[in-house]
Amino acid sequence: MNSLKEKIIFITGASSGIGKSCAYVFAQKGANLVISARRKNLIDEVADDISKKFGVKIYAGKVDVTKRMDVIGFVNSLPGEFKNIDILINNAGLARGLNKFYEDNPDGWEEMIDTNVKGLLYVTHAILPGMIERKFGHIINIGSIAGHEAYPKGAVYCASKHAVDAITRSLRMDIIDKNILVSTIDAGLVETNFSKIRFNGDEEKAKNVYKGLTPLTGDDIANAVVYCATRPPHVNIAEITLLAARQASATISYRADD
Ligand code: 8X3
Repeated sequence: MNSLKEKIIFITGASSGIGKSCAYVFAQKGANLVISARRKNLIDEVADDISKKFGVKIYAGKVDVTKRMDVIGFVNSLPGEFKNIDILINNAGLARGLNKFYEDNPDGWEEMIDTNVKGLLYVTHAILPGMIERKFGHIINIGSIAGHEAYPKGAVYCASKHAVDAITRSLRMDIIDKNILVSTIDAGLVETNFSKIRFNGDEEKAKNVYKGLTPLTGDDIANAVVYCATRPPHVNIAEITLLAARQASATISYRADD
């Protein structure tokens, strides 16, 4: 099995949700971390807490993945002991709105495409040359069930996650001779602040998404990411799809009051 001890893991969007869970679970396994998010105070808090609890090496930075020059600047300025990234977890992503396409706000489209697609591309493109040089690496993308299915009112979010799926598969072909693995972890209903962000802070609407069933947690996803990252060297997990136990698809769930 590949051990995580002394490995350097770079996690984007690590100040909350699945990214934060990944940071804790990987640190618990002895990995050293580079974590980034847009909010400096939050990412610093996560870093301090992890460093106290697990004593691993951790470097935190403010990075907006939608800004290509920010991403490049951050990666180029990593201190020497954090430069050789072994595993990249492309987690930063969001949904904005759940509306019929013709009633939807294009500002949200820009945000989703810039973060979920272009952000993932910028970060991957900045990290890959080092992995290629060292002939070692693993890129793990946090996709979604929305990368496999399109659902009503989700045209642009679903398109962005279909793009993540296509990028994952195409990239795997491009680097097949480089000893670098590419995987995607695609989840359904995970209760984080995802829905609160999607509904612009509307707590009631956000809660309703998970009503009548037990959703997945950030830790459930982080554990799948760890599984993926710790297989024997001859194994590549191309894709893991996780659904809540009462979820059959993006649109079909069995709820307590059904
Ligand atoms: C999140 C899952 O079903 O809301 O990516 O699109 S879903």
